[in-house]
Amino acid sequence: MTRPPVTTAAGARAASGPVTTVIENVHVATMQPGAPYGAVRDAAIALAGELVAWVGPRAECPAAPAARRVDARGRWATPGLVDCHTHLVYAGNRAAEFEMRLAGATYEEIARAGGGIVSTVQATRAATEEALLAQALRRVDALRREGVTTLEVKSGYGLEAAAEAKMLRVARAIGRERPLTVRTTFLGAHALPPEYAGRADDYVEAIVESMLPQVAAEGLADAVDAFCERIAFTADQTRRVFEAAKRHGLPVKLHADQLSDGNGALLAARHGALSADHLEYTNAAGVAAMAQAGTVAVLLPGAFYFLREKELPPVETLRRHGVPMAIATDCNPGSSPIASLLLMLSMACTLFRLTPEEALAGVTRNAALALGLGDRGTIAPGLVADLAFWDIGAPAELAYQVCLNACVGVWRSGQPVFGAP
Ligand code: DI6
Ligand code: FE
Repeated sequence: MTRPPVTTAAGARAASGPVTTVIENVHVATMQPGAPYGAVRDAAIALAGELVAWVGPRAECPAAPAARRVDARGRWATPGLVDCHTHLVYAGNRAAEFEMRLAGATYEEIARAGGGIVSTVQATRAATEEALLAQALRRVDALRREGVTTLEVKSGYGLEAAAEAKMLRVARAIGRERPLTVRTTFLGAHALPPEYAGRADDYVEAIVESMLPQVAAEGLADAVDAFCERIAFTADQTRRVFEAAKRHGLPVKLHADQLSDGNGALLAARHGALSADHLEYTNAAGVAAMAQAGTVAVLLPGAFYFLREKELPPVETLRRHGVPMAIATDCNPGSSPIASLLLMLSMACTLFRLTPEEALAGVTRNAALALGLGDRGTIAPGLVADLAFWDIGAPAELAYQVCLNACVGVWRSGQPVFGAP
């Protein structure tokens, strides 16, 4: 039995008011650094309203005679899971492109021939907000059933002001329709829209001078992202987008070095990015710069798997430099049509050689960091009481078993959302 460390998490708030609920007969993977999984067996979690007030061995739980008591019947609790990189608002699908790739065409060839992202752009521009929301909610609900309580959603299939704003409004609507926290990211620099063919700099100008300012003025985005890649935007174009984001007070993140080494991680770190994502081709200098800047590495094994990539992200170098590693679905129609974060745990271990503990930290503590959310990601006093309950015997089972969703209940902000512990 291990006690959680007594450190206070960075985003902790002082719990105001008395303990309202005590969850007992529970094993807790707090995911606080220190002991493996920050685990406490035979634990109790005391909640004060929407916050965790106390977590530790049940025998030491402070008396709270007025509190509601919940028997978790020996289940495990983890922080609510965080999917920190998705493109799950889109219309249509790319199953035909999947068939082309299986017959030999590459993702880059399809993109250069006008397929790929641009084909999803056409479908997404044509879709109504209602239709986009209905399709997105199916993906969201699949993630929620696996314990996801915080979700990032990117734009990037509109590539013009109105359609980008439409996507971001739909992303915001998800957070009203369902009990989970949604963080939105403006990804206008995802691909070159057909009407700007051969004029990438002009499109970047439009992003910087009109699209991004509009999105910022309407409060539609919490962060700004770009796809820095030879089939997308150059380092210099990415820098212009980042500088504009900064002018509007928005943090940045980057699709970096996914298909080739474009020094993307270095660029992201130099701009103090929250995260650099993908990173298959990232070099050692990029990793060192990320460590210095505190930029989180978001690894996306679903895209690696689905595109049948061969180049592995530099996991050992990231480890050596102490760069926090997050894991996400990258849920999107072209490179990761996958709405399972638990499957990503398995793939992070089998394909990228993370440990099950690193993988779980990747969808909790480090995923929250990648979104700049200091108020969640571990179970600790003063943090939001987003909890997932699991019918497992040990936390490693979450990464070990596939298509056997062990999530039996979810609480959000101190309230049950579905199931029971
Ligand atoms: N990298 C990806 O893997 C996704 N976007 C990106 O920048 C793919 C998006 C798509 O193919 O629709
Ligand atoms: Fe992505």
